[in-house]
Amino acid sequence: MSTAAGWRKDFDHDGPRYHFSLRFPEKEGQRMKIQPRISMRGGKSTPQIARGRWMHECPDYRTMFFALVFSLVLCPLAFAASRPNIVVILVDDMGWSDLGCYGSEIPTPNLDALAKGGLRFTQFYNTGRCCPTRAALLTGLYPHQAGVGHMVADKGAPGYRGRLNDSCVTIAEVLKPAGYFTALTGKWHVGQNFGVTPSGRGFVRSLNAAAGGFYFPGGARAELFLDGAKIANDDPRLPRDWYSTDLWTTYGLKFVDEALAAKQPFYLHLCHNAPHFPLQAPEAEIAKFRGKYKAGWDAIGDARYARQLEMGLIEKTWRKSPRPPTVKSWEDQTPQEQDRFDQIMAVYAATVHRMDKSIGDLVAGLQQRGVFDNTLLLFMSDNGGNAESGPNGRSEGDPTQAASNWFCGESWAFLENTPFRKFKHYNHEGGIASAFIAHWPTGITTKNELRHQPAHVIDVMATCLDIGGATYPTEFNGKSIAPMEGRSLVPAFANQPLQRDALFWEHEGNAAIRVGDLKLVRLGHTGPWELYNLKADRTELDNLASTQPDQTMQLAAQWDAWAARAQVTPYPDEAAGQKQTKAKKKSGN
Ligand SMILES: [Ca+2]
Repeated sequence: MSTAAGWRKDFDHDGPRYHFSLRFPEKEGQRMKIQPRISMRGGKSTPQIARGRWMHECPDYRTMFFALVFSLVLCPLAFAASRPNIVVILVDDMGWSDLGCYGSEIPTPNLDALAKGGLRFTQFYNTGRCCPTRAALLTGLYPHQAGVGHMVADKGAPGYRGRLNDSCVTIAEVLKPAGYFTALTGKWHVGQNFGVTPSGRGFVRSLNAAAGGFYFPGGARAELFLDGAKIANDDPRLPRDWYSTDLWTTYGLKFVDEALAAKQPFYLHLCHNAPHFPLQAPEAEIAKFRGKYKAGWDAIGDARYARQLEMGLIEKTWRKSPRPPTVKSWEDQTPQEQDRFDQIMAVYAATVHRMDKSIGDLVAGLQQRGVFDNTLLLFMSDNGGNAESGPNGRSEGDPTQAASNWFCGESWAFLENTPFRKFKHYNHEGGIASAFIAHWPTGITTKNELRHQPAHVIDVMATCLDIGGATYPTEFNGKSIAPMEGRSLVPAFANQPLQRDALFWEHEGNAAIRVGDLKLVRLGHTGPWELYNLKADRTELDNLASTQPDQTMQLAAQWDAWAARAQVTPYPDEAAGQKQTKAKKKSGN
């Protein structure tokens, strides 16, 4: 037996504990096991020797032991005193290829700089839709387990109640008791219509929109809530003539100042409305892009695909998914149609570019406050590019004004999701693949690297617990809490594999399971299962279901078991049917 020493972290009801154990070789009957213990509570540390035992007098080892203990004790003490701040940035309806560092022609210098100073994940997933992704990101559970399998209407079935339920906790609810200052700005969309607010779910401070979908004051959906209470668009506490993308950053930094004044590490959950419809941007931003999209979706998509290959984001064997039959070739558009489409994409690009500028403002603000280096910043999108409004998109009114209604539409969404198939709502890669940037100079020392580990928004909770030294509870407010589904991404930061059996998806009957490189996916409740080997074919063009029927059946059975376990089933209609049957039996009809 050789000498071994190491730290182990576990949790009790009061928070994390650190254990150090040191074992020496058994020699001539000499054996020693020492377990000094570090207890960390709310950022404060108290070292103590929990248990130490000399089996025999052993002076040679004693010097070595104290030297080791003191050096190792200092390590977690330093960690405890400087727990990282965490900023999660979620954008809305942005396609996988829309950032410069993921192949786009849209200039996103600030996010590109974060990628250069940190990591880009190439196989990060959301759930394919706004509300479910937000629920999964906040709770570390699959969305149906948190009650948000669809949107914010109560459809009756347990997985579809339209708001966060009592069987989940939010990241804020677990980081707050661990000593974090918790704040949220931007889109919430997990049940404010039922009274489920950020303030009610662990956020000490919040300026939020119930459901997003606006950029300028006076928009139809421009409702703002400060710490849960509705405030007017022209409330004196807000900047004049705000643009929502900037507002979330301005208030985010204001909350950061409050955290610093309170001498607490902070968790900031910042959810942009951008680039969700109705697309709106200041005139000067749109002007930067007008005329730049006249090359059309085919040529620009090819250029994105070539850059993705060059960056190593995709493999040569992954053919670019073909233009959907509903989308015309660019050459088949009249010059007038091309001009209108150019303007639509200019507005979309402007919203993305301005969102990037706002992230630059946030980074500069954190740097000015001296907290940027020890802040873990995670960036992601809630679903893929959005084909709603069909191939023609929508261009109603003046996109520099609140009363307008512009959608990028399917034709440009096809470009946004390059090189993948399908869109928001779907569980094919175009619906669920997201850019993911992790930046943390103090904690992630490798720069400008890619990570190919499959990861998911459910992993953010586990990651925050891991680096924030917080505990995931089994009970909260007297209610039993579902076990966390995600995995900490900290091993992946160090390019180690993430241990898990499978990832699962369901939304509106669209469904998928990924095990290793195999993915089973279907369109709608009745769609036949399609099987793909993502290592060879991540663009899902070679369906293996008919040639590998056993594998298909096995994965389908695994998905069925998950669906029953994770409240995907019963579906709302089934639940309503069961209720009616019970009622009929009760009334004897
Ligand atoms: Ca969305």
